[in-house]
Amino acid sequence: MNGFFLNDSSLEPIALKVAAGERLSREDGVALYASNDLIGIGQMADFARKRINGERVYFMVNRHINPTNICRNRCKFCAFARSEGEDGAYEMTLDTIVDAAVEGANDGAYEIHIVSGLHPEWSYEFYIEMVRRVRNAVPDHVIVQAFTAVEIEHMAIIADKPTLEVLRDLRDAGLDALPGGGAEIFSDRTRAAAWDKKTSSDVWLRIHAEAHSLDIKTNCTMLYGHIETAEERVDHLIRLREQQDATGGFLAFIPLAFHPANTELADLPATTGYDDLKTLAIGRLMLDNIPHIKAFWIMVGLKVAQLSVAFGVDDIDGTVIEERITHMAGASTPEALSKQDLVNMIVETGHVPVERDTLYRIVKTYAEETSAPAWEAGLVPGTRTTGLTEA
Ligand code: V47
Repeated sequence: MNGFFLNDSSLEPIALKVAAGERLSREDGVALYASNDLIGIGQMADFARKRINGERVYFMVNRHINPTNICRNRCKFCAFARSEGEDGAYEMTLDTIVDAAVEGANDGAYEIHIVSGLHPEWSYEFYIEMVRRVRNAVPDHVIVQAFTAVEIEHMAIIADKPTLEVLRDLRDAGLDALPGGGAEIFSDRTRAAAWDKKTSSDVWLRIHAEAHSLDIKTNCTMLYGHIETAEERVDHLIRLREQQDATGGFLAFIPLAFHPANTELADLPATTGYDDLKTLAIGRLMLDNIPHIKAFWIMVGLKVAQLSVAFGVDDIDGTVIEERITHMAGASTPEALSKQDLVNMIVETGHVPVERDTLYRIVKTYAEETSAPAWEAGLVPGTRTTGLTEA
């Protein structure tokens, strides 16, 4: 007896491990993907979520800025990238980027999230100056979360410097955290087929390890629903888990649902709500050392994001304001949500909405909670203590 109501009895051994707080194996991950007992998997993920995050569901007020879509890598899954001079190519000036950041901060953002294409002409100094100017233009409490590991590698190439030095320069200019993009699926097979020019898995993981060594916290992602297999998804999760065991700086895992429209993989179907929920739940179950599982509502849609709170998710991201990468690939979600929309979505699920900053420090709690979550008490490896206080 493990306390879960399972329709698929083959999941019993996994349920026993989950109930005991034991780590799941690769075989367990593959068995979870092979099972159609979504509700059973969801119950186990909900149990794991509660153990780590109590009653809280996080959201944030943030502002996304995508400074250019001009990119020297043309990955097959990407509808955002353009070549220089191509129809639809754009690049922002530093002034425009800073204005957007200031506008975000004035609207109450606690995070400026900057992700871009790999512009072949932008200099190393331009990137450093971007961070310095944004940092100086926004109040101290606003976190600058900028550049995927792919962009860090690009900067290292143009500056002819090691990536560790690039991260140090960016940190000195005011970079606080790295977003989790660019990981895709850590498989040589998928990489060769769909993003052959992009940062390799080893380099992506090494850059995150280097960031962690400099106390720059990062997120991690997995792009799913394209040409990968369930086994490749599980291997990806295990590599993230191993990295977290070694360096401990991942704050959140965000599965990114592939959007096929306007990409070279446009003949593939979009992900289903069933797969989205299962992938979020399996993420929670496998990644026992990463404190937060985020459903990026822009990608999974508002309804699945809300439901995911019963399937292991404790974070539904933020107000966002202007998102281009997923919308250019056919996302039908709004481009922004208000703070009240996010609070309402969470309240309806019976959880406690908590507005946070990038580092999961509390900005404001919107309901009474009966106990603090385990990660805040330092019981979950790889986590940090809070700095801000509840308003
Ligand atoms: O790196 C690109 C992915 C990422 C498509 O760290 C696509 O808090 C789906 O990483 N369909 C950018 N995905 C977004 C990202 C992110 C988003 C929200 C929060 C955080 C965080 C990070 O989106 C890219 C790539 O992996 N992507 N094209 C597509 N067609």
